[in-house]
Amino acid sequence: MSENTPAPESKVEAAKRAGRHLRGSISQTLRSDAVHFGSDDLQLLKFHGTYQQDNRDLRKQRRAAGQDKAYQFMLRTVLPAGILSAEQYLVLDDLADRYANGSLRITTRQGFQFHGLLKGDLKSTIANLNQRLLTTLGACGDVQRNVMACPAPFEDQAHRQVQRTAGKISLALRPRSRAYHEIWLDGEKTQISAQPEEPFYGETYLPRKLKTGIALDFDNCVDIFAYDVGLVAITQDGRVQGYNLLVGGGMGMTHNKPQTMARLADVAGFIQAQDAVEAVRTVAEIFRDHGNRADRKQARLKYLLERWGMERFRREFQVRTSIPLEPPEPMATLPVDDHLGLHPHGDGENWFLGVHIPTGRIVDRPGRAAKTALRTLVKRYGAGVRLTPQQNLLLTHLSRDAALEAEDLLARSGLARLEEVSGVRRYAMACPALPTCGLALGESERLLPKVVDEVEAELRSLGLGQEPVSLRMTGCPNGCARPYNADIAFVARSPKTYHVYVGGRLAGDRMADLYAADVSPGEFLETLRPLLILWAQERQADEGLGDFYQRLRGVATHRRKLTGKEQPSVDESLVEIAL
Ligand code: SRM
Ligand code: SF4
Repeated sequence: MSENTPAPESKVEAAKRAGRHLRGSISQTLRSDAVHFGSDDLQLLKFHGTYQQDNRDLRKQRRAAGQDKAYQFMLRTVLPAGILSAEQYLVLDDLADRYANGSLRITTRQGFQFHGLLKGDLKSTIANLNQRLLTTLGACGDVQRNVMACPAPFEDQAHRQVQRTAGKISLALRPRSRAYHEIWLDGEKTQISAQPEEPFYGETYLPRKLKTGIALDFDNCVDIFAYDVGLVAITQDGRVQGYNLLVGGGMGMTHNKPQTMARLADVAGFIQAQDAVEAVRTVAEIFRDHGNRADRKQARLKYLLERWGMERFRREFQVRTSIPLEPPEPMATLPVDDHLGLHPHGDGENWFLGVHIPTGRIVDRPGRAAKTALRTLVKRYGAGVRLTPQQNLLLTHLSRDAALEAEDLLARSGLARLEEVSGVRRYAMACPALPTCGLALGESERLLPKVVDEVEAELRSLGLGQEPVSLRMTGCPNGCARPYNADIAFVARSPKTYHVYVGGRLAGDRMADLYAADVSPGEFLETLRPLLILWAQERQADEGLGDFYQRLRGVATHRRKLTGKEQPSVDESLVEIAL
């Protein structure tokens, strides 16, 4: 192929093009006896919010018995800013028991996921959700994904505005195809219209997913640097003055493919508050028209940014819109509030309770009926429910007494009171990985509790039990629990080995370094122990783990520069400092 010949489009592009705006043969397969879908439909199904999976724990056994895989489905909701009503929560809770595996999974992007649905139950589940005005359309696929924003129900202009803006962006970039209604919501067939079905997305939608979040300059609970598009609300006296627009973040990478990478978003400029939706739409448009459609591993917006550089991106932005992109407002390190514990809304009446949900999994376990307790409370008090970007849940619109009672019942059901949750447990996150995720190389959600127990015990013995430490784990390098900007992260390389990263921080504005390669879970603590001990001994004031590590590294590098030696490995740095 000559240099000027465009590379052929990827198979997924072809599937989208042939899919007639997300229809494919989904309806036919739904009506048939088949227990799973064919390959092109699998791509289209994602846009409807569902993934075909199989129970990977059963693969070997079924293969040995000559059986097909145990096919099942994951279904994800769109919940801008993670906000839902009591009625909506109760329907999700009910559907989890009725059709899924009895659990509800809070995602790292403030959505809910069901796991273990059977093909024959997909339609009823989606229809039930839609009856409560919940949608799954656009939860996955090459479109704008769930738009994140601080979910805290504080009664001030800034919080209300970022939450409203998340809703508006979500609506503006929602797929318009009538296929969703035709396939899942019988009786809602819309008349043939002369309007194009997807005036914005066209036949092939975006080259890849697009993720947007909105932070506040006083609270980056959404982890804003990790996304394709970020808006940081610049506030004064609790009011939004406008937004710094960030572009080009993303966590996904592939082991041994150096041309793939995790990347933090860069600040493009400042926009006026009323231009937020138009700005995100413009970025989406640039991505739609210039993203790589030949190689999906190079398709995310961050790779376009790498190719173009920010100056060209800004020029293109200004060609497409009259919104002024002004120089960015200065931003100090953004604080992070996870909103756990008891807080007043600020309206003189209501309170909310932030509840720590380990790995975001709401489920009843023997002697710890957390799911039942949450349902009981939502029913009893009509509490609103909000999901945080750390996979936790806020029960809102409670009286103070009700909130205290709720805390009590939840503690008895295995959801610990905040004061009993250590600093490392509080901020720990894991992706689902095995047995549901088809891309998992190793365990994550099922391994995290043991690892947290170990690290927590070590930190307690060092007198650091309450220090906030972001510890994240993923079952592959795709980065679904945002590992690469955490204080500590474990990323699976194989069923038995993980890369260990250190040196990010809760603020999410710094990448972690690869600290140790191919470590088995049994050696995680041993690998980290020297650093943790040194942190306890040498930290300055309330210096966080990631900050301490970076200072250590900086000092060692500086010393090496003075002596003319190569940059040391992390282990050597530790030894040098310790000496
Ligand atoms: Fe993710 C793919 C789960 C947030 C990067 N992600 C998947 C799939 C659908 C696996 C698949 O493609 O077959 C996982 C389903 C597992 C399961 O059994 O449920 C999956 N991702 C999740 C969730 C549920 C993890 C969680 O612990 O909550 C999160 C759902 C969020 C939501 O409500 O929309 C989730 N995924 C993320 C994030 C974090 C974020 O966005 O805040 C990332 C990193 C940020 C980013 O996108 O760069 C992320 N997921 C990926 C990637 C890598 C994309 C890339 O650019 O290379 C994949 C693989 C892919 O798309 O090809 C992926
Ligand atoms: Fe699956 Fe990998 Fe995402 Fe974990 S990080 S859910 S293993 S794709």
